[in-house]
Amino acid sequence: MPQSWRADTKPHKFCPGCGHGLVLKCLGQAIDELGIQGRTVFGCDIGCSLLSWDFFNLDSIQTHHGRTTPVVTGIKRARPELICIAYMGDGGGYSIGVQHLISAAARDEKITAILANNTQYAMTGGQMAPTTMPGQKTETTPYGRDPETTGYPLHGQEMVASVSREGAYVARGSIANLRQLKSFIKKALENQMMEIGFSFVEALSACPTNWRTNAAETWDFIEEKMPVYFKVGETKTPAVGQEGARLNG
Ligand SMILES: Cc1ncc(C[n+]2csc(CCOP(=O)(O)OP(=O)(O)O)c2C)c(N)n1
Ligand code: SF4
Ligand SMILES: [Mg+2]
Repeated sequence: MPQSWRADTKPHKFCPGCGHGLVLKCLGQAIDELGIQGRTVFGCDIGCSLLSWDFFNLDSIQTHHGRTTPVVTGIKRARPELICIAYMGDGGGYSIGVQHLISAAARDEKITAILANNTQYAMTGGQMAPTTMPGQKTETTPYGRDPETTGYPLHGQEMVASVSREGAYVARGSIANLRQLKSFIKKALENQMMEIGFSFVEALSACPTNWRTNAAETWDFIEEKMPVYFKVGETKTPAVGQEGARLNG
Protein backbone atom coordinates (compact mmCIF):
# COMPACT_ATOMS: atom_id res chain seq x y z
CA MET A 1 0.00 0.00 0.00
CA PRO A 2 1.43 3.43 -0.89
CA GLN A 3 2.69 5.43 2.10
CA SER A 4 0.51 8.35 1.03
CA TRP A 5 -2.67 6.23 1.36
CA ARG A 6 -4.65 6.23 4.59
CA ALA A 7 -4.61 2.69 5.95
CA ASP A 8 -7.54 3.37 8.28
CA THR A 9 -9.92 4.04 5.35
CA LYS A 10 -9.09 0.75 3.61
CA PRO A 11 -10.53 -1.47 2.25
CA HIS A 12 -11.79 1.30 -0.01
CA LYS A 13 -15.42 1.81 -1.03
CA PHE A 14 -15.19 1.18 -4.78
CA CYS A 15 -16.96 -1.88 -6.22
CA PRO A 16 -14.87 -5.03 -6.73
CA GLY A 17 -12.99 -4.72 -10.04
CA CYS A 18 -13.37 -0.93 -10.23
CA GLY A 19 -10.57 0.93 -12.02
CA HIS A 20 -10.56 3.96 -9.70
CA GLY A 21 -8.57 2.10 -7.03
CA LEU A 22 -5.87 1.18 -9.56
CA VAL A 23 -5.55 4.73 -10.87
CA LEU A 24 -5.30 6.00 -7.30
CA LYS A 25 -2.71 3.34 -6.49
CA CYS A 26 -0.53 4.67 -9.33
CA LEU A 27 -1.07 8.20 -8.04
CA GLY A 28 -0.14 7.15 -4.49
CA GLN A 29 3.03 5.43 -5.69
CA ALA A 30 4.01 8.47 -7.76
CA ILE A 31 3.52 10.77 -4.74
CA ASP A 32 5.65 8.41 -2.62
CA GLU A 33 8.45 8.19 -5.17
CA LEU A 34 8.54 11.98 -5.63
CA GLY A 35 8.51 12.57 -1.85
CA ILE A 36 5.79 15.23 -2.06
CA GLN A 37 3.22 13.90 0.42
CA GLY A 38 3.82 16.79 2.83
CA ARG A 39 2.96 19.47 0.28
CA THR A 40 0.31 17.88 -1.94
CA VAL A 41 -3.39 18.78 -2.02
CA PHE A 42 -5.89 16.34 -3.53
CA GLY A 43 -9.22 17.48 -4.98
CA CYS A 44 -11.88 15.03 -6.14
CA ASP A 45 -15.08 15.45 -8.13
CA ILE A 46 -18.64 14.25 -7.70
CA GLY A 47 -19.00 10.86 -9.36
CA CYS A 48 -17.44 7.66 -8.10
CA SER A 49 -14.20 9.65 -7.73
CA LEU A 50 -15.78 11.24 -4.65
CA LEU A 51 -15.24 7.93 -2.85
CA SER A 52 -11.58 8.98 -2.71
CA TRP A 53 -12.24 12.00 -0.47
CA ASP A 54 -10.61 10.19 2.48
CA PHE A 55 -8.35 7.92 0.43
CA PHE A 56 -5.01 9.71 0.96
CA ASN A 57 -3.10 11.02 3.91
CA LEU A 58 -3.15 14.41 2.18
CA ASP A 59 -5.15 17.60 2.59
CA SER A 60 -8.19 16.74 0.47
CA ILE A 61 -11.21 18.60 -0.83
CA GLN A 62 -14.33 17.18 -2.46
CA THR A 63 -15.97 19.56 -4.92
CA HIS A 64 -19.21 20.03 -6.87
CA HIS A 65 -19.65 17.96 -10.04
CA GLY A 66 -17.24 19.11 -12.76
CA ARG A 67 -15.78 21.86 -10.58
CA THR A 68 -12.65 20.14 -9.26
CA THR A 69 -10.40 21.86 -11.80
CA PRO A 70 -11.33 25.46 -10.85
CA VAL A 71 -11.29 24.69 -7.11
CA VAL A 72 -7.81 23.18 -7.36
CA THR A 73 -6.73 26.06 -9.61
CA GLY A 74 -7.79 28.48 -6.87
CA ILE A 75 -5.77 26.59 -4.26
CA LYS A 76 -2.71 26.59 -6.53
CA ARG A 77 -2.98 30.31 -7.21
CA ALA A 78 -3.28 31.06 -3.49
CA ARG A 79 -0.50 28.65 -2.46
CA PRO A 80 1.80 28.13 -5.48
CA GLU A 81 4.30 26.14 -3.41
CA LEU A 82 1.76 23.29 -3.04
CA ILE A 83 1.38 20.42 -5.52
CA CYS A 84 -2.28 20.48 -6.50
CA ILE A 85 -4.13 17.53 -8.05
CA ALA A 86 -7.64 17.51 -9.54
CA TYR A 87 -9.13 14.00 -9.84
CA MET A 88 -12.31 13.45 -11.86
CA GLY A 89 -14.32 11.12 -14.09
CA ASP A 90 -14.98 11.41 -17.82
CA GLY A 91 -18.44 12.86 -17.18
CA GLY A 92 -17.02 15.49 -14.81
CA GLY A 93 -14.05 16.38 -17.01
CA TYR A 94 -15.35 16.00 -20.57
CA SER A 95 -19.00 16.94 -20.14
CA ILE A 96 -20.30 18.97 -17.23
CA GLY A 97 -16.90 20.44 -16.36
CA VAL A 98 -15.31 20.49 -19.81
CA GLN A 99 -15.21 24.30 -19.88
CA HIS A 100 -13.09 24.32 -16.74
CA LEU A 101 -10.67 21.66 -17.94
CA ILE A 102 -10.19 23.31 -21.33
CA SER A 103 -9.83 26.78 -19.84
CA ALA A 104 -7.28 25.62 -17.25
CA ALA A 105 -5.26 23.96 -20.02
CA ALA A 106 -5.48 27.06 -22.23
CA ARG A 107 -4.41 29.32 -19.33
CA ASP A 108 -1.56 26.91 -18.54
CA GLU A 109 -2.51 26.58 -14.88
CA LYS A 110 0.31 24.82 -13.05
CA ILE A 111 -1.89 22.02 -11.74
CA THR A 112 -2.16 18.29 -12.48
CA ALA A 113 -5.54 16.95 -13.63
CA ILE A 114 -6.15 13.19 -13.66
CA LEU A 115 -9.27 11.80 -15.32
CA ALA A 116 -10.57 8.22 -15.05
CA ASN A 117 -12.38 7.38 -18.31
CA ASN A 118 -14.85 4.53 -17.77
CA THR A 119 -16.99 5.46 -20.82
CA GLN A 120 -20.08 6.50 -18.84
CA TYR A 121 -21.62 8.24 -15.85
CA ALA A 122 -21.02 5.46 -13.36
CA MET A 123 -22.19 6.87 -10.06
CA THR A 124 -25.67 7.72 -11.33
CA GLY A 125 -26.27 4.29 -12.83
CA GLY A 126 -24.33 4.15 -16.09
CA GLN A 127 -25.79 6.70 -18.50
CA MET A 128 -24.18 7.57 -21.85
CA ALA A 129 -21.28 10.03 -21.65
CA PRO A 130 -19.28 11.74 -24.43
CA THR A 131 -16.82 8.83 -24.13
CA THR A 132 -19.34 6.01 -24.62
CA MET A 133 -18.24 3.66 -27.40
CA PRO A 134 -20.29 3.12 -30.60
CA GLY A 135 -22.73 0.28 -29.97
CA GLN A 136 -22.14 0.35 -26.22
CA LYS A 137 -25.25 -0.33 -24.16
CA THR A 138 -25.88 2.05 -21.28
CA GLU A 139 -28.93 3.05 -19.21
CA THR A 140 -29.78 5.72 -21.80
CA THR A 141 -28.68 3.78 -24.90
CA PRO A 142 -30.27 0.35 -24.30
CA TYR A 143 -29.82 -0.58 -27.97
CA GLY A 144 -26.23 0.65 -28.05
CA ARG A 145 -24.84 4.13 -28.77
CA ASP A 146 -25.71 5.19 -32.31
CA PRO A 147 -23.08 7.63 -33.65
CA GLU A 148 -25.58 8.88 -36.27
CA THR A 149 -27.71 10.47 -33.58
CA THR A 150 -25.28 10.91 -30.67
CA GLY A 151 -21.88 11.32 -32.32
CA TYR A 152 -18.63 9.44 -31.85
CA PRO A 153 -16.63 9.13 -28.62
CA LEU A 154 -14.97 12.40 -27.65
CA HIS A 155 -11.19 12.43 -27.85
CA GLY A 156 -10.90 14.44 -24.66
CA GLN A 157 -7.20 13.92 -24.09
CA GLU A 158 -6.38 15.09 -27.64
CA MET A 159 -8.72 18.08 -27.15
CA VAL A 160 -6.86 19.09 -23.98
CA ALA A 161 -3.52 18.66 -25.77
CA SER A 162 -4.66 20.81 -28.69
CA VAL A 163 -5.51 23.83 -26.51
CA SER A 164 -2.64 23.53 -24.04
CA ARG A 165 0.54 25.54 -24.42
CA GLU A 166 4.10 24.46 -25.06
CA GLY A 167 5.41 23.07 -21.81
CA ALA A 168 2.23 21.17 -21.02
CA TYR A 169 2.33 17.44 -20.37
CA VAL A 170 -0.65 15.48 -21.74
CA ALA A 171 -0.92 11.69 -21.88
CA ARG A 172 -3.35 8.79 -21.84
CA GLY A 173 -2.57 5.66 -19.83
CA SER A 174 -4.59 2.59 -18.93
CA ILE A 175 -5.15 0.41 -15.92
CA ALA A 176 -4.08 -2.41 -18.28
CA ASN A 177 -0.48 -1.12 -17.93
CA LEU A 178 0.01 0.17 -14.39
CA ARG A 179 3.75 0.70 -14.69
CA GLN A 180 3.25 2.97 -17.69
CA LEU A 181 0.28 4.74 -16.07
CA LYS A 182 2.36 5.47 -12.96
CA SER A 183 5.20 6.83 -15.08
CA PHE A 184 2.78 9.16 -16.92
CA ILE A 185 1.33 10.42 -13.62
CA LYS A 186 4.82 10.91 -12.23
CA LYS A 187 5.88 12.94 -15.27
CA ALA A 188 2.72 15.04 -14.95
CA LEU A 189 3.49 15.80 -11.30
CA GLU A 190 7.12 16.58 -12.14
CA ASN A 191 5.88 19.07 -14.74
CA GLN A 192 4.05 20.87 -11.94
CA MET A 193 6.95 20.54 -9.49
CA MET A 194 9.32 22.12 -12.02
CA GLU A 195 6.70 24.81 -12.78
CA ILE A 196 6.91 23.98 -16.48
CA GLY A 197 3.22 23.94 -17.26
CA PHE A 198 -0.22 22.37 -17.06
CA SER A 199 -0.34 18.60 -16.84
CA PHE A 200 -3.08 16.11 -17.63
CA VAL A 201 -3.35 12.32 -17.61
CA GLU A 202 -6.43 10.41 -18.78
CA ALA A 203 -6.55 6.82 -17.52
CA LEU A 204 -8.64 4.17 -19.29
CA SER A 205 -10.57 2.72 -16.36
CA ALA A 206 -13.10 -0.03 -15.69
CA CYS A 207 -16.64 -0.09 -14.31
CA PRO A 208 -17.69 -3.76 -14.28
CA THR A 209 -20.77 -2.89 -12.23
CA ASN A 210 -22.40 -0.74 -14.91
CA TRP A 211 -20.77 -2.49 -17.85
CA ARG A 212 -22.26 -5.70 -16.39
CA THR A 213 -19.13 -7.56 -17.38
CA ASN A 214 -17.31 -10.50 -15.82
CA ALA A 215 -13.54 -10.35 -15.33
CA ALA A 216 -12.66 -11.63 -18.81
CA GLU A 217 -15.14 -9.27 -20.53
CA THR A 218 -13.91 -6.35 -18.45
CA TRP A 219 -10.30 -6.88 -19.51
CA ASP A 220 -11.31 -7.40 -23.13
CA PHE A 221 -13.12 -4.04 -23.09
CA ILE A 222 -10.16 -2.27 -21.46
CA GLU A 223 -7.37 -3.89 -23.46
CA GLU A 224 -8.97 -4.42 -26.88
CA LYS A 225 -12.07 -2.25 -27.38
CA MET A 226 -11.28 1.07 -25.68
CA PRO A 227 -7.86 1.61 -27.32
CA VAL A 228 -9.53 1.48 -30.75
CA TYR A 229 -10.84 4.99 -30.03
CA PHE A 230 -8.59 6.03 -27.15
CA LYS A 231 -4.92 5.67 -28.13
CA VAL A 232 -2.62 5.13 -25.18
CA GLY A 233 0.56 7.20 -25.09
CA GLU A 234 2.07 10.64 -24.54
CA THR A 235 0.45 13.22 -26.80
CA LYS A 236 2.33 16.26 -25.57
CA THR A 237 5.52 16.54 -23.57
CA PRO A 238 7.63 19.61 -22.81
CA ALA A 239 10.57 18.07 -24.65
CA VAL A 240 8.92 17.13 -27.92
CA GLY A 241 5.99 19.54 -27.97
CA GLN A 242 2.71 18.89 -29.71
CA GLU A 243 4.17 18.56 -33.18
CA GLY A 244 6.35 15.71 -32.05
CA ALA A 245 3.43 13.79 -30.59
CA ARG A 246 4.22 10.15 -30.14
CA LEU A 247 1.69 7.45 -29.50
CA ASN A 248 3.00 4.34 -27.84
CA GLY A 249 0.21 2.06 -29.05
C1 LIG B 1 -24.40 19.73 -11.38
C2 LIG B 1 -24.67 18.26 -11.25
N1 LIG B 1 -25.23 17.60 -12.28
C3 LIG B 1 -25.46 16.28 -12.20
C4 LIG B 1 -25.13 15.61 -11.06
C5 LIG B 1 -25.44 14.13 -10.98
N2 LIG B 1 -24.25 13.33 -11.09
C6 LIG B 1 -23.58 12.89 -10.00
S1 LIG B 1 -22.30 11.88 -10.38
C7 LIG B 1 -22.65 12.03 -12.04
C8 LIG B 1 -21.87 11.28 -13.07
C9 LIG B 1 -20.43 11.09 -12.79
O1 LIG B 1 -19.80 10.51 -13.90
P1 LIG B 1 -18.26 10.61 -14.08
O2 LIG B 1 -17.82 12.00 -13.86
O3 LIG B 1 -17.88 9.99 -15.36
O4 LIG B 1 -17.68 9.76 -12.85
P2 LIG B 1 -17.82 8.18 -12.61
O5 LIG B 1 -18.93 8.04 -11.61
O6 LIG B 1 -18.10 7.55 -13.92
O7 LIG B 1 -16.49 7.78 -12.06
C10 LIG B 1 -23.74 12.85 -12.26
C11 LIG B 1 -24.30 13.18 -13.60
C12 LIG B 1 -24.56 16.33 -9.99
N3 LIG B 1 -24.19 15.74 -8.87
N4 LIG B 1 -24.34 17.65 -10.11
S1 SF4 C 1 -20.10 1.99 -10.08
FE1 SF4 C 1 -18.36 1.57 -11.46
S2 SF4 C 1 -16.96 3.35 -11.29
FE2 SF4 C 1 -18.38 3.39 -9.54
S3 SF4 C 1 -17.30 2.34 -7.86
FE3 SF4 C 1 -18.59 0.79 -8.91
S4 SF4 C 1 -17.24 -0.13 -10.50
FE4 SF4 C 1 -16.28 1.81 -9.82
MG1 LIG D 1 -17.32 8.00 -15.80
